[in-house]
Amino acid sequence: MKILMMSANVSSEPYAVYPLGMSVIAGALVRAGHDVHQYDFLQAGMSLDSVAEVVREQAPELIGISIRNIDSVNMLNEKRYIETAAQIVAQIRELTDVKVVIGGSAVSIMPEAIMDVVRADYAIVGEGEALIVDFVRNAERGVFPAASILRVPRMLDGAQFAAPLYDPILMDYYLQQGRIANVQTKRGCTFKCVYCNYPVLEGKTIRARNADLVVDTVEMLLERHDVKHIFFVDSVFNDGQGEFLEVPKAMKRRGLSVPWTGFFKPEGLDDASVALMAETGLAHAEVGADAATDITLKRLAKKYRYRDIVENNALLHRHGVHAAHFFMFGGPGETEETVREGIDNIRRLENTVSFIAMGLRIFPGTPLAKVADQHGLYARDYQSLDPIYYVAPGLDVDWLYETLSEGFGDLRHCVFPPHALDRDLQFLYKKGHSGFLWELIIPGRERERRRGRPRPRADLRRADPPGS
Ligand code: B12
Repeated sequence: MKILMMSANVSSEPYAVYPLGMSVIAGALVRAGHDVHQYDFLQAGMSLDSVAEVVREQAPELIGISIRNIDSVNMLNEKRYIETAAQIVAQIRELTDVKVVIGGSAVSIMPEAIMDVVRADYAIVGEGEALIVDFVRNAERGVFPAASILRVPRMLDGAQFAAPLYDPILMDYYLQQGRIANVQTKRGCTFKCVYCNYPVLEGKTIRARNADLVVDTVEMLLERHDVKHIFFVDSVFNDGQGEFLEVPKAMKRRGLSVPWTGFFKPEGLDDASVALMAETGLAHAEVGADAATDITLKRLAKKYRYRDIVENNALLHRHGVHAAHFFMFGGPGETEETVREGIDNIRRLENTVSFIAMGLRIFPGTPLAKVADQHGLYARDYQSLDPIYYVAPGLDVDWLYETLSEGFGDLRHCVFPPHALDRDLQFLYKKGHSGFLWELIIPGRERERRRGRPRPRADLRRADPPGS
């Protein structure tokens, strides 16, 4: 069947990311013998005319649309993305009546609400590669499901994950912003952090791709595309089962070292594991520390405590791995006292950059949705496209904003609001800098740079606070 796959993502924050989900689906369909063209709305200049053009040119028999983001998940810089997907579908409807199937993380989180707005024929909820192949096989025989929202019946195992079919033209476009390519090594999350929807999205058990196949993908990206950095996009790279070491071990066996990063939790690492990862190129770690006091960490259902965050940071630094920490204020158990303690703690964290957000986006199916309901906080449906942010009862939102602004305003490496650097980063990418540029504001990096390897020089300023 002739299939047009489209990515509807228009976000460039903190930078534009290659549409990996679309390419995984495209890979599965091509391997099943279909003729697939990949189109990306952002790369095509976000023009509805270009949507019309590609639909006319390709004359597809089926259209799949990947919808990644619902919104920006940042109460201080709200951006909504579903309307764009709705416009794309409306444009398609003017030209053809072939079936339109949507999927992607946004769709998996809020299928009903998104279907109401986007008005596709079908939505696939969850990892879509196996289900879409079945869907197309039936569609070829003119058989279509009765229900419009289709849920993946069971999680795939690692061997069933489709390898992405990276499109060279799209890859060229995304590499212009940082020369970063994305690769998934495993799916699933065994943690129970109250606010997080990763277990809802990817299931609660770790399912890993064969490490050698992952490394094949990395090598292919390095050989065929001018990729300089790899982002392993797993929910939490250092899963609790030690599965994460398989990929660096396979890289080491093959003598491969390439700068890479991933999302880390600040526990479960030791000198041996960090040394192995650093040897294979772990150069940056994005650490989801999440809260900055023992009280608030416990209320987020974290197993680690603030001391572990400090020790983990020192461990990464010892091995030359640059770390960025991500914190959220306003979650369950947050009080004026924990806010002040958290600010002091973060200010004292050395050799790192901290990104600080406030308010926790309430996603359906998460424990936080239950907590908010128990407190009778928001008489609202969390399946709504209007984002709802949890701020602990008793904490004044304006006070929190002012206190965080004052608490971090004098420190360049403590970034509040969290998007304050985005414009500068995008500017530097446009100028040809690559990699994870938050490293430029790690205290002491300037000295290191003057002593050692040449690095891009940049004057990273703070962006204006919202409303100013
Ligand atoms: C890694 C990651 C990042 C990295 C990306 C690094 C990189 N270079 O790629 C960084 C840190 C940059 C990032 C940033 C952001 N992210 Co992010 N990120 C993720 C994460 C952990 C993995 C994404 C990924 O690549 N997965 C692997 C691919 C293969 O999976 P997939 O796209 O879901 O595709 C599968 C299915 O969805 C489905 N599918 C996909 N498309 C289609 C299409 C069809 C037709 C079908 C049938 C099926 C289908 O099948 C695929 C294969 O199984 C997810 C959470 C998660 N666990 O999914 C959040 C997530 C995608 N991010 C999210 C958000 C909001 C953001 C930001 C807006 C946040 C911000 N303010 O900075 C930005 C936007 C970035 C951008 N430009 O778009 C949200 C999106 C949903 C929402 N809540 O709106 C998620 C789900 C997290 C969450 N808390 O909800 N992110």
